[in-house]
Parts: sequence; C-alpha cells; structure tokens
Amino acid sequence: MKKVAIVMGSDSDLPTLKPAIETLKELGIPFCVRVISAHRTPEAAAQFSKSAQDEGFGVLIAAAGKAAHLAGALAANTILPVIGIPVSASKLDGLDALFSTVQMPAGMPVATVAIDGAKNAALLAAQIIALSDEGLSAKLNELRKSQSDAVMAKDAQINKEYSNI
Ligand code: RP5
Repeated sequence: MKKVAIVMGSDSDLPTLKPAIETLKELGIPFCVRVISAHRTPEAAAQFSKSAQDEGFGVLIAAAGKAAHLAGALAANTILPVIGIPVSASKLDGLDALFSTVQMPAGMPVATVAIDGAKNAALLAAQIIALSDEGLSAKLNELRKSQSDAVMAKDAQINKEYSNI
C-alpha cells in the first residue's frame, strides 16, 4: 500500500494533527509524521517532496498556520496529490492560513480541507489510496455505514425523548 506523509510547519501544529494520525492508524495506512517548514527549512521541504513519489508515498498532507505556504511549496515539487490543512495558529484564527493554502494559482492544485480539518484530510488521503486498494475501500465503506448507524441511533433516541407527537 502507498504511504501517506503528514507534514507540519511547526511542532506547535501537532495537537491539531492528532485526529489525522489516529484516523490513519485506525485504517491501517502506513504514514510518517514530519516537521518541515516552507520558510524555516525550505530546502528540506523541496527535497522531501521531490523524493516522495520514489519513496513510496501516495499522498502528502501538509498542515501549517499563519502565512501557510507549506502545502503549495510541497505541491510545487511533486505531482502527488497534496492535501492542505490550514491551522488556526494566529490572531486571525486560521483565515490567514485558509487563504494562503486554498488560493493556489492554476496549474498547482492543493486540495484544501477546513481550518483544523485534520480528520477529513486523513479520510481524503485514505480515499485516494483506496482507489488502488480494495481492502481499504471496504474499510472506508464500513466506516461510512457505522457513521450513518450512529446518527440514526441518536435520531431514534432524541425523537423518543423529546417529541410529543
Ligand atoms: C507556521 O507558523 C506553522 O505551521 C505554525 O502553524 C505557525 C507558528 O509556528 P511556531 O512559531 O509556533 O513555530 O509556519
């Protein structure tokens, strides 16, 4: 199975990324977790994304806050799909990172999830990997079903407790 990389601009982003780490673990996807900064270690960022495909990665997840250029900087050096997570690390509450991540120029796509949307980033990465992995595809379908079952159970419970018709 292809690997996923979770790359963050600073170790201060790590708490935001815990749901992505947990989700990939639950799904049995091999992944690495790295701190690489577009601004503070630009050469490492370029080197990482240039070699990622040869190293067996299938998707890169890039999380950064403030002037968040990490996802774009990684995308600049690979044709692997890059998923950007804008992190709410500043007084602008992540809007700065959202705009920096999502507003890529034509020709250099970054699939941007919600501010602090680490879980969806991991699920989207899993869905991409699942295109060529039937076992993972089955796991994702099961996950969707258990999610629906949980909502229906809550509906039944709340309906029973509060409705008066
Ligand atoms: C970004 O700046 C990082 O991704 C982080 O979200 C933010 C703040 O970094 P630190 O100053 O906490 O290292 O590059």
